[in-house]
Amino acid sequence: TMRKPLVAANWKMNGNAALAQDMLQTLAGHALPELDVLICPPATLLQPLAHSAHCLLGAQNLSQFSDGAYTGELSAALLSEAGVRYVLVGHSERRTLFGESDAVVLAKMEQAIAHGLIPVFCLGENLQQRQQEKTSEVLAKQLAAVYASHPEFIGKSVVAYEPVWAIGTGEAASPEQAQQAHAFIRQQLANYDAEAADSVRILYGGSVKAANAEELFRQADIDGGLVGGASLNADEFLKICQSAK
Ligand code: G2H
Repeated sequence: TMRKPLVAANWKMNGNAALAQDMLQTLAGHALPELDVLICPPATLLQPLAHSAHCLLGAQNLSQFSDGAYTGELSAALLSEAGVRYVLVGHSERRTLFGESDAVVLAKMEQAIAHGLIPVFCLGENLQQRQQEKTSEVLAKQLAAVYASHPEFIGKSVVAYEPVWAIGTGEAASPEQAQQAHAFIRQQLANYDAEAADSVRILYGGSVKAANAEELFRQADIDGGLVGGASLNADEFLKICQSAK
């Protein structure tokens, strides 16, 4: 299957209007016709990045509720109206720092898809789980929490494998470790829907940078990256995009 590579920037709570401008200018100066480029800025920077011909727009979070008295929350409908097409769901920082359970993650997936947003479903094991050789078990459980009840979501999602021990540490998974996890994820998804599993894009996230992107992206089941720290510099992010197969 030909899966079009996707390289996504997750700025987290970083960046500013100047970075948004810089990123737009840098991307405008370099045609990248063979991949999708996605920028997920903080919500206050969605507006200046909306409707660009050079990148897709994603939010970093959305509410698990559809509308109502939920002070401070942003619904899928509001995001969609603002030009957002993708949304990160289940990032490990949301799971660990903000207590998002599998049930909340599922509700957010449902909200996103009901409103036509493409969720980037993030999953990954932490260091202790890897050391105890529980990686497969953890990944299977995180996948099952969403896709067992909604196999039809596979074809409407992007998946991002982000080993927690590699996030923001500068220490990425090796290409072999990442490929092994990606192949396992695709295999698990195939139990729910073989055809959708073959076409779903699975991104690697966790200390991706220009220096390691190419060999990660070369792996058979790695269809691009979710880039945090290294996406805060437009030139570095461009180099990472240019490394996508
Ligand atoms: C993982 C990744 C982007 P970083 O969280 O989501 O961040 O590239 O800084 O490890």
